[in-house]
Amino acid sequence: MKPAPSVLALSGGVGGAKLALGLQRVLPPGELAVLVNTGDDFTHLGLRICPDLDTVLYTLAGVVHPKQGWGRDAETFGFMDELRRQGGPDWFLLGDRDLVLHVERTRRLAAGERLTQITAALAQRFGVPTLLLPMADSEVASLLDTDAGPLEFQHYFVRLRCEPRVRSLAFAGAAQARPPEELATVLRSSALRAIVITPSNPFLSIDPLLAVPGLRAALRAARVPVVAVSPLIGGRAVKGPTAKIMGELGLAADTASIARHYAGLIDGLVVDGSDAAEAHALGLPFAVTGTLMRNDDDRERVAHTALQLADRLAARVAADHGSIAADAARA
Ligand code: FO1
Repeated sequence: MKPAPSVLALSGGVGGAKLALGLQRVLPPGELAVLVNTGDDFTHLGLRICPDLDTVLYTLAGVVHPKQGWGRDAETFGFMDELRRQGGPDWFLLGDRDLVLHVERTRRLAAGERLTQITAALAQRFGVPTLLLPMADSEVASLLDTDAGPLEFQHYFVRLRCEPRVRSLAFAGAAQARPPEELATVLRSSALRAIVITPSNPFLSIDPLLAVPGLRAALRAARVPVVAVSPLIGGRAVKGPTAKIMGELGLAADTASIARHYAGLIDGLVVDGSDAAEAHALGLPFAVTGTLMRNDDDRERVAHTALQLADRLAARVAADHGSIAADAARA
């Protein structure tokens, strides 16, 4: 029998996938589940493309492009070259091997399969021992209101290289979305020990997940510690527009803003050594380690730190839930 996951990670693309790999490496096979953002998904050239799911899948399978952090290693671009020759839209790079996933996913969706089932089948083909779950089976689209007008996520992120100023974000379809039933099974399991929010962009990658009705409450109801790894290192994002967007939304790009953003959801925060002094003032349990993940040793170290912080908080979280339940019973 497959073991039940003991850890649930919440992830977007590149940064989140690195910690997911660290967690997969330090946990026994089958003990990790990753709930992945699908707000970045879009239909392009008639194909359903799920960049964050694919980034996590390729990373956990050990076939991700090592420099980019997304797409396949040892990739060829015959399709792209020909598309360009034919005058097709070439701003979104689709490698030949990567293309197969989009074609296959689109075919199976059209045949009526759920995205959760398709993702599990692909993960199995790649030999990935981790349970990969999309945040919902129905479509959700992250939309950005910017000074260049309203933009779908990939148009903002790839076509316009995150250059427009962001005024606000919305997640179309989120109100109608439901987390997959497979997630409820993970959250209800007595094997669950921790929920880890990876250092993905809180606004672009984690907020779409939390916008799915019932998800935030379901995470808390699991009665296990929820710990986040800060995406900032000394006020800067490792990759991507986290700090830029925080500035545009009127927030200071610092650890306090991250803690405030996740207030009510997290029990503890992992911060980089350069942010340790600031973390003391948060009034939130925290752990310190180097959070830049350049290699597998780094990924494992950050994974261990997050799990140790969660274990340290387990008794307190269980007691808090007990007293909330007692208060509710008395009321
Ligand atoms: N990112 C880019 O910067 N340029 C691309 O052309 C591009 C293509 C692409 C194709 C498939 C895929 O799974 C990911 C791809 N990405 C590309 C990455 C993607 O836009 C981002 O990683 C995420 O959506 C942000 O988390």
